[in-house]
Amino acid sequence: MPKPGGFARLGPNNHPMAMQQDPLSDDLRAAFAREGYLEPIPVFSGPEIAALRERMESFERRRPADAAWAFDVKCNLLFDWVVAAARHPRLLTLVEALIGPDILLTNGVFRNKRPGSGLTYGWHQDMARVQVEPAVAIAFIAITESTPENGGVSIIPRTHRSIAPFSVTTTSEGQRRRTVARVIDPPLERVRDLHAAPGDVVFFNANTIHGSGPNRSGRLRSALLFDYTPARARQSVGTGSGQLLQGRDLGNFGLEPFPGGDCRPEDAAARREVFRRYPDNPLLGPHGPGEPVYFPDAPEFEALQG
Ligand SMILES: O=C(O)CCC(=O)C(=O)O
Repeated sequence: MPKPGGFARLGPNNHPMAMQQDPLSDDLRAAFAREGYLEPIPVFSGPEIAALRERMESFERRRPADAAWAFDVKCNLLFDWVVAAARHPRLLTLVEALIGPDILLTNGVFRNKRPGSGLTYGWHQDMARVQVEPAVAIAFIAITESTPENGGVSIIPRTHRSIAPFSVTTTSEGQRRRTVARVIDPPLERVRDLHAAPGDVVFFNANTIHGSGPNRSGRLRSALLFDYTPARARQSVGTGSGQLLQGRDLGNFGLEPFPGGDCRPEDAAARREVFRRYPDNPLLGPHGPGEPVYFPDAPEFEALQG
Protein backbone atom coordinates (compact mmCIF):
# COMPACT_ATOMS: atom_id res chain seq x y z
CA MET A 1 0.00 0.00 0.00
CA PRO A 2 1.30 3.51 -0.74
CA LYS A 3 2.53 5.35 2.29
CA PRO A 4 0.07 8.03 3.38
CA GLY A 5 0.97 11.41 2.00
CA GLY A 6 4.59 10.34 1.55
CA PHE A 7 5.09 10.58 5.32
CA ALA A 8 5.89 6.93 5.79
CA ARG A 9 9.32 7.54 7.17
CA LEU A 10 10.60 11.04 7.60
CA GLY A 11 13.79 11.70 5.72
CA PRO A 12 16.52 14.20 6.60
CA ASN A 13 14.56 17.14 5.20
CA ASN A 14 11.31 16.37 6.94
CA HIS A 15 12.53 14.79 10.15
CA PRO A 16 10.30 15.55 13.15
CA MET A 17 12.92 17.96 14.47
CA ALA A 18 12.62 19.99 11.28
CA MET A 19 8.89 20.20 11.91
CA GLN A 20 9.52 22.27 15.01
CA GLN A 21 9.84 25.20 12.64
CA ASP A 22 6.51 24.25 11.11
CA PRO A 23 4.51 22.43 13.76
CA LEU A 24 1.27 22.79 11.85
CA SER A 25 2.52 20.63 9.03
CA ASP A 26 -0.37 20.60 6.59
CA ASP A 27 0.85 17.47 4.80
CA LEU A 28 1.15 15.48 7.99
CA ARG A 29 -2.23 16.55 9.27
CA ALA A 30 -3.87 15.98 5.88
CA ALA A 31 -2.44 12.46 5.62
CA PHE A 32 -3.64 11.65 9.13
CA ALA A 33 -7.09 13.09 8.43
CA ARG A 34 -7.39 11.16 5.17
CA GLU A 35 -5.93 7.76 6.13
CA GLY A 36 -6.69 7.68 9.86
CA TYR A 37 -3.06 6.80 10.66
CA LEU A 38 0.57 7.59 9.86
CA GLU A 39 3.24 5.05 9.03
CA PRO A 40 5.90 4.61 11.78
CA ILE A 41 7.91 7.78 12.47
CA PRO A 42 11.25 7.65 14.30
CA VAL A 43 10.80 9.80 17.42
CA PHE A 44 12.78 8.36 20.36
CA SER A 45 16.52 7.97 19.86
CA GLY A 46 18.18 4.61 20.55
CA PRO A 47 19.39 5.67 24.04
CA GLU A 48 16.02 7.25 24.86
CA ILE A 49 14.00 4.15 24.05
CA ALA A 50 16.54 1.91 25.81
CA ALA A 51 16.19 4.09 28.94
CA LEU A 52 12.39 3.82 28.77
CA ARG A 53 12.64 0.04 28.44
CA GLU A 54 15.02 -0.09 31.40
CA ARG A 55 12.59 1.92 33.60
CA MET A 56 9.82 -0.52 32.68
CA GLU A 57 11.90 -3.64 33.25
CA SER A 58 13.40 -2.31 36.46
CA PHE A 59 9.88 -1.84 37.88
CA GLU A 60 8.97 -5.40 36.81
CA ARG A 61 12.09 -6.74 38.55
CA ARG A 62 11.48 -4.83 41.78
CA ARG A 63 7.71 -5.27 41.97
CA PRO A 64 6.76 -8.29 39.85
CA ALA A 65 3.34 -8.66 41.49
CA ASP A 66 2.39 -5.06 40.68
CA ALA A 67 3.37 -4.70 37.03
CA ALA A 68 0.14 -6.16 35.58
CA TRP A 69 -2.19 -3.65 37.24
CA ALA A 70 0.22 -0.72 37.34
CA PHE A 71 1.05 -0.89 33.62
CA ASP A 72 -2.61 -0.98 32.67
CA VAL A 73 -5.20 1.74 32.02
CA LYS A 74 -4.04 5.27 32.94
CA CYS A 75 -0.57 4.19 34.04
CA ASN A 76 0.36 7.83 33.36
CA LEU A 77 -1.22 8.57 36.75
CA LEU A 78 1.31 6.28 38.44
CA PHE A 79 4.74 6.87 36.88
CA ASP A 80 6.47 10.22 36.47
CA TRP A 81 8.77 8.70 33.84
CA VAL A 82 5.75 7.66 31.75
CA VAL A 83 4.55 11.27 31.79
CA ALA A 84 8.06 12.36 30.78
CA ALA A 85 7.82 10.04 27.76
CA ALA A 86 4.43 11.51 26.84
CA ARG A 87 6.00 14.99 27.01
CA HIS A 88 8.92 14.08 24.74
CA PRO A 89 9.43 17.27 22.72
CA ARG A 90 9.47 15.61 19.28
CA LEU A 91 6.41 13.55 20.20
CA LEU A 92 4.47 16.57 21.46
CA THR A 93 5.39 18.57 18.37
CA LEU A 94 3.85 15.86 16.21
CA VAL A 95 0.80 15.56 18.45
CA GLU A 96 0.26 19.31 18.24
CA ALA A 97 0.41 19.11 14.45
CA LEU A 98 -2.34 16.47 14.54
CA ILE A 99 -4.76 17.72 17.22
CA GLY A 100 -3.82 21.33 17.98
CA PRO A 101 -2.05 23.05 20.87
CA ASP A 102 -4.41 22.30 23.79
CA ILE A 103 -3.52 18.74 24.70
CA LEU A 104 -4.81 16.37 27.37
CA LEU A 105 -3.22 13.00 28.08
CA THR A 106 -6.27 10.84 28.75
CA ASN A 107 -4.57 7.45 28.88
CA GLY A 108 -1.23 5.70 28.97
CA VAL A 109 -0.98 1.92 28.88
CA PHE A 110 1.77 -0.65 28.33
CA ARG A 111 0.85 -3.47 26.01
CA ASN A 112 3.45 -6.21 26.36
CA LYS A 113 3.44 -9.67 24.82
CA ARG A 114 5.95 -12.17 26.14
CA PRO A 115 7.81 -14.47 23.70
CA GLY A 116 5.27 -16.97 22.38
CA SER A 117 2.34 -15.17 24.04
CA GLY A 118 -1.10 -15.97 22.59
CA LEU A 119 -2.43 -12.56 23.67
CA THR A 120 -4.37 -10.87 20.87
CA TYR A 121 -6.42 -7.69 20.53
CA GLY A 122 -9.40 -8.23 18.22
CA TRP A 123 -10.39 -5.63 15.60
CA HIS A 124 -11.78 -2.59 17.34
CA GLN A 125 -12.30 1.16 17.45
CA ASP A 126 -11.32 2.51 20.87
CA MET A 127 -14.11 5.08 21.05
CA ALA A 128 -16.96 2.87 19.78
CA ARG A 129 -19.03 3.10 22.96
CA VAL A 130 -18.03 6.49 24.32
CA GLN A 131 -17.36 8.73 21.36
CA VAL A 132 -14.99 11.68 21.56
CA GLU A 133 -15.17 14.57 19.09
CA PRO A 134 -12.79 15.84 17.72
CA ALA A 135 -11.11 12.48 17.80
CA VAL A 136 -8.35 11.29 20.08
CA ALA A 137 -4.93 10.63 18.48
CA ILE A 138 -3.29 7.46 19.75
CA ALA A 139 0.50 7.24 19.76
CA PHE A 140 1.77 3.64 19.72
CA ILE A 141 5.38 3.84 20.89
CA ALA A 142 7.36 0.78 19.89
CA ILE A 143 9.65 -0.01 22.84
CA THR A 144 10.77 -3.16 21.05
CA GLU A 145 10.33 -3.78 17.37
CA SER A 146 6.71 -4.39 16.45
CA THR A 147 6.00 -6.64 13.48
CA PRO A 148 3.30 -9.03 12.25
CA GLU A 149 5.45 -11.90 13.54
CA ASN A 150 5.67 -10.66 17.13
CA GLY A 151 2.09 -9.48 17.50
CA GLY A 152 2.60 -5.91 16.31
CA VAL A 153 -0.34 -3.66 15.65
CA SER A 154 -2.20 -3.69 12.32
CA ILE A 155 -4.67 -1.06 11.23
CA ILE A 156 -7.34 -0.70 8.55
CA PRO A 157 -6.87 2.64 6.78
CA ARG A 158 -9.79 5.03 6.21
CA THR A 159 -12.08 3.40 8.76
CA HIS A 160 -12.06 6.32 11.20
CA ARG A 161 -14.94 8.37 9.88
CA SER A 162 -17.76 6.32 11.38
CA ILE A 163 -18.32 3.70 14.06
CA ALA A 164 -18.64 0.26 12.47
CA PRO A 165 -21.24 -2.21 13.80
CA PHE A 166 -19.77 -3.94 16.85
CA SER A 167 -20.56 -6.47 19.52
CA VAL A 168 -19.69 -6.03 23.17
CA THR A 169 -17.85 -8.88 24.77
CA THR A 170 -16.05 -9.63 28.01
CA THR A 171 -12.51 -10.67 27.37
CA SER A 172 -9.35 -11.46 29.23
CA GLU A 173 -7.19 -9.78 26.57
CA GLY A 174 -4.43 -8.38 28.70
CA GLN A 175 -6.71 -7.80 31.65
CA ARG A 176 -9.25 -9.51 33.80
CA ARG A 177 -12.96 -8.74 33.30
CA ARG A 178 -12.60 -6.25 30.49
CA THR A 179 -15.70 -5.36 28.49
CA VAL A 180 -14.76 -4.35 24.98
CA ALA A 181 -16.36 -3.57 21.62
CA ARG A 182 -15.26 -5.72 18.69
CA VAL A 183 -16.04 -4.87 15.06
CA ILE A 184 -18.39 -7.46 13.58
CA ASP A 185 -17.31 -7.44 9.94
CA PRO A 186 -14.04 -5.52 9.44
CA PRO A 187 -12.86 -4.93 5.84
CA LEU A 188 -9.92 -7.32 6.16
CA GLU A 189 -8.88 -6.94 2.51
CA ARG A 190 -7.60 -3.48 3.45
CA VAL A 191 -5.52 -4.46 6.51
CA ARG A 192 -2.16 -2.73 6.82
CA ASP A 193 0.39 -4.62 8.95
CA LEU A 194 2.88 -2.16 10.43
CA HIS A 195 6.59 -2.70 10.97
CA ALA A 196 7.98 -0.41 13.65
CA ALA A 197 11.54 -0.24 14.98
CA PRO A 198 12.29 0.54 18.65
CA GLY A 199 11.66 4.25 19.19
CA ASP A 200 9.24 4.57 16.27
CA VAL A 201 5.79 5.95 16.88
CA VAL A 202 2.65 4.95 14.98
CA PHE A 203 -0.13 7.53 15.21
CA PHE A 204 -3.68 6.48 14.56
CA ASN A 205 -7.08 8.01 15.06
CA ALA A 206 -8.78 6.28 18.01
CA ASN A 207 -11.63 5.42 15.63
CA THR A 208 -9.38 3.69 13.10
CA ILE A 209 -10.03 -0.05 13.25
CA HIS A 210 -6.96 -1.77 14.67
CA GLY A 211 -5.91 -5.00 16.35
CA SER A 212 -2.98 -7.34 16.82
CA GLY A 213 -2.20 -11.06 16.80
CA PRO A 214 -0.14 -13.41 18.99
CA ASN A 215 3.60 -13.09 19.50
CA ARG A 216 5.03 -15.91 17.40
CA SER A 217 8.62 -14.79 18.00
CA GLY A 218 11.06 -15.68 20.74
CA ARG A 219 11.36 -12.05 21.85
CA LEU A 220 9.29 -9.61 23.91
CA ARG A 221 6.95 -7.27 22.04
CA SER A 222 6.52 -4.13 24.11
CA ALA A 223 4.63 -0.94 23.35
CA LEU A 224 3.46 2.09 25.30
CA LEU A 225 0.25 3.66 24.01
CA PHE A 226 -0.82 7.23 24.75
CA ASP A 227 -4.23 8.77 24.10
CA TYR A 228 -3.85 12.47 23.28
CA THR A 229 -7.18 14.27 23.42
CA PRO A 230 -7.81 17.80 22.14
CA ALA A 231 -8.94 19.84 25.16
CA ARG A 232 -11.79 21.20 23.06
CA ALA A 233 -13.21 17.68 22.53
CA ARG A 234 -16.42 16.43 24.11
CA GLN A 235 -17.59 12.95 24.99
CA SER A 236 -20.92 11.54 23.81
CA VAL A 237 -21.49 10.00 27.25
CA GLY A 238 -20.49 11.31 30.67
CA THR A 239 -17.37 13.33 31.38
CA GLY A 240 -13.83 12.15 30.78
CA SER A 241 -10.65 13.25 32.49
CA GLY A 242 -7.04 13.82 31.62
CA GLN A 243 -3.75 15.46 32.51
CA LEU A 244 -3.26 18.83 30.87
CA LEU A 245 0.07 18.44 29.06
CA GLN A 246 0.09 21.61 27.06
CA GLY A 247 -2.06 24.68 26.33
CA ARG A 248 -5.41 25.61 27.83
CA ASP A 249 -7.95 23.68 29.87
CA LEU A 250 -11.29 24.39 28.18
CA GLY A 251 -13.36 22.91 30.98
CA ASN A 252 -14.66 19.88 29.04
CA PHE A 253 -12.70 17.25 30.97
CA GLY A 254 -11.86 16.72 34.61
CA LEU A 255 -8.23 17.52 35.35
CA GLU A 256 -6.10 14.68 36.65
CA PRO A 257 -3.07 15.04 38.95
CA PHE A 258 0.47 14.20 37.90
CA PRO A 259 2.31 11.37 39.69
CA GLY A 260 5.25 12.19 41.92
CA GLY A 261 7.41 9.11 41.46
CA ASP A 262 7.52 5.43 40.58
CA CYS A 263 4.05 4.11 41.49
CA ARG A 264 3.71 5.56 44.98
CA PRO A 265 0.70 4.40 47.04
CA GLU A 266 -0.73 7.92 47.05
CA ASP A 267 -0.66 8.00 43.26
CA ALA A 268 -2.45 4.62 43.08
CA ALA A 269 -5.08 6.08 45.43
CA ALA A 270 -5.34 9.17 43.22
CA ARG A 271 -5.91 7.00 40.15
CA ARG A 272 -8.65 5.12 41.99
CA GLU A 273 -10.29 8.46 42.83
CA VAL A 274 -10.09 9.54 39.17
CA PHE A 275 -12.00 6.42 38.08
CA ARG A 276 -14.55 6.92 40.85
CA ARG A 277 -15.22 10.53 39.83
CA TYR A 278 -15.07 9.96 36.06
CA PRO A 279 -16.35 6.43 35.45
CA ASP A 280 -17.39 6.99 31.82
CA ASN A 281 -13.91 6.57 30.48
CA PRO A 282 -13.83 5.55 26.77
CA LEU A 283 -11.47 2.73 27.74
CA LEU A 284 -13.79 1.25 30.32
CA GLY A 285 -17.06 2.01 28.56
CA PRO A 286 -20.22 3.74 29.68
CA HIS A 287 -21.64 2.80 33.06
CA GLY A 288 -25.27 2.62 34.10
CA PRO A 289 -26.38 4.51 37.22
CA GLY A 290 -24.74 2.95 40.26
CA GLU A 291 -22.93 0.36 38.13
CA PRO A 292 -19.48 -0.33 39.63
CA VAL A 293 -16.40 0.59 37.63
CA TYR A 294 -13.91 -2.22 37.32
CA PHE A 295 -10.28 -1.71 36.44
CA PRO A 296 -7.08 -3.53 37.35
CA ASP A 297 -5.86 -2.12 40.63
CA ALA A 298 -3.49 -2.60 43.55
CA PRO A 299 -4.32 -5.70 45.61
CA GLU A 300 -5.40 -3.62 48.62
CA PHE A 301 -7.92 -1.84 46.39
CA GLU A 302 -8.98 -4.90 44.31
CA ALA A 303 -10.96 -6.22 47.26
CA LEU A 304 -13.04 -3.04 47.21
CA GLN A 305 -14.16 -3.65 43.62
CA GLY A 306 -17.35 -5.46 42.65
O1 LIG B 1 -0.95 -3.25 21.63
C1 LIG B 1 -1.68 -3.65 20.74
O2 LIG B 1 -1.31 -4.50 19.94
C2 LIG B 1 -3.07 -3.09 20.59
C3 LIG B 1 -3.61 -2.63 21.89
C4 LIG B 1 -4.96 -2.02 21.75
O3 LIG B 1 -5.48 -1.87 20.68
C5 LIG B 1 -5.68 -1.57 22.93
O4 LIG B 1 -5.17 -1.67 24.04
O5 LIG B 1 -6.82 -1.07 22.77
